[in-house]
Amino acid sequence: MNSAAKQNVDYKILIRVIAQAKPYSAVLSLAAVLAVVLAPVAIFRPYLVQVMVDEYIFKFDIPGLTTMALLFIGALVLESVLRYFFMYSSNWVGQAVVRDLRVKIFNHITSLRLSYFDRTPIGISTTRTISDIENINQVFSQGIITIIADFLTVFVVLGVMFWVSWKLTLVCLVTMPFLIAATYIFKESIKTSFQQVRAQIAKMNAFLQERLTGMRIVQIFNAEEQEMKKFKKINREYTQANIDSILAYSIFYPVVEIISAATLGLMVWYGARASLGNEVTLGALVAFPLYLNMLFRPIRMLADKFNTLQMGLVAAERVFNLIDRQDHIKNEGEISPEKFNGEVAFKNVWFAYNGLDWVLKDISFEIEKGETLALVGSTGSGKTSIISILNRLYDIQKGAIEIDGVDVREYELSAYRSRMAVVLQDVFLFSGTVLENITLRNDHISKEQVIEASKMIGAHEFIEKLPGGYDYQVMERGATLSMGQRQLISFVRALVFDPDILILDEATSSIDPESESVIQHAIETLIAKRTSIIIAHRLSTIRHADKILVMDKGLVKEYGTHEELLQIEDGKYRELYEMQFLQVGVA
Ligand code: TTP
Ligand code: MG
Repeated sequence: MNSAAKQNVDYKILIRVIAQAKPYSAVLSLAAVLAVVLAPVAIFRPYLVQVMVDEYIFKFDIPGLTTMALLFIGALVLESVLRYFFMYSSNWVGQAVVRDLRVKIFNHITSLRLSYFDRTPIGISTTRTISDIENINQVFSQGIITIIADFLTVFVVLGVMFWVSWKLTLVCLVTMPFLIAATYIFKESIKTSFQQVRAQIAKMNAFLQERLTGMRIVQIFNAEEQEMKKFKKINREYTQANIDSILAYSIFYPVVEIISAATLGLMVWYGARASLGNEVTLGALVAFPLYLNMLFRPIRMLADKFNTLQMGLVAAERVFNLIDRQDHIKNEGEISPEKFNGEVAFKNVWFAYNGLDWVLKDISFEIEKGETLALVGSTGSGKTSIISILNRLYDIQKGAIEIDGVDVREYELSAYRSRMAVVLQDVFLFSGTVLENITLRNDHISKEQVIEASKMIGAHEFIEKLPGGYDYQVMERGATLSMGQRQLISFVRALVFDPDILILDEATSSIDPESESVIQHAIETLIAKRTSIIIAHRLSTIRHADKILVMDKGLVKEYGTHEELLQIEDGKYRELYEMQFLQVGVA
């Protein structure tokens, strides 16, 4: 059956979760040993009570009774100490495993290929690294070991009870089927409501995260009220899910109370008669309710613990699924050049993001060392895609991309990328200083180099004027800097890395003429003496390029020099040129 199959899978995951604790096997074994020791130690106290009643109280042995009382206290202290170490060690293992897993996941996520992030909401990746992993902790702290400890307790208690009086024990067990049935029903019903709760939390997280990121849009378009309505709806559903789970608890606990009271009643009724008939000692009669309590408590908690375990395993399954994803860009190349000469060639390249819809179709072009290629084309024609595959953010499906006559797949990935700099359309700055944003914490780049590069780009002046200069704290994503300033910082970033091949996705947004000349100068500095590919929007950039590639719907429409392309009758480039030229002429 379905649930049986599910159990099977869970079992495998359980083993894998436990395997994560391998480096901490000593502590884990300690916890397991403590669990085993705790069961008999716990049962020792009720047993002492029984002995006290039978052997001392009714025989008026007062000194003996004092010894027994001290023994009782000793047992209590021993149990408390053992319990302390047990809880501490099992929780400690859980936390240690979780800490290791977090690092593993972070490492894994940062090396996943970009197509994974195209398909997966950011919220999912954060949930995996933070809250799902936290649930795995529970597998250790509340799951397996405690469940084993509880089972052991139940068996030991039952054993002692049978040993003391099997008849009385059997009487007590009459109600057991009811308890087991109630526990089972409870377990199933809180399982569904817990899943509901978790699903609703995820929904609320995702909603909040998106709204916070897009707060500007929410406020600009006066959408607060609509968003509020949506939030209220999610909030209501979340509350309902919580209430459902509380309902299950509020039914289950009284039911268990009734069953245990009934058991106690049965036991007293039968036990008193048996005691009168001298079948059971009075001590046993006094101790039995204590045994019963020790029997009921773990059984009552088992349902809860099984669910916690189950939830931890579900979380573990998700985390393992992510860890198992082999969605990396293949890094099988072995060539690690010190430097690229700078010849780039695309040979009949075909590419699709999803493997189905061709975004680039049969693209071919060549750039010589030191040359500049301008990519031109309408929006969505595939310009950004060309540079993404050149930077190996995605793998191509057909054809070949070669640098210095060698297929890019034969280069070692990080060596390959380190010789290439990409300046993207929308500049992303991290929170940190301007300096850190330029060097990306690469220790090999000195502040002097950064300042020199800034001067060459023409960014030094404005950075100097920021409070703190190069140590100015950039707020999240550089919100406190203007678009042009961010652009300049990204240019400096590219220049200090001194790449052999420079790729630039020119910002589409138009800027004032003064900044325009600053940016123009910066771009010229950047592309001087190195192979460059520029996705160009401004005529001034395009005209300076050695070659121009006009893209249209994923195809190479025209390819050649400025002069050559202008010769083409009804050519797209010519049309584009005349349009822009007219605009410039009018302005
Ligand atoms: P792009 O290569 O991004 O087009 P572009 O850079 O020429 O456009 P713009 O001038 O606006 O910057 O996209 C080409 C096609 O690929 C487009 O139809 C959208 C699709 N695409 C994806 O499917 N997934 C992606 O991650 C990207 C970036 C694009
Ligand atoms: Mg683009």
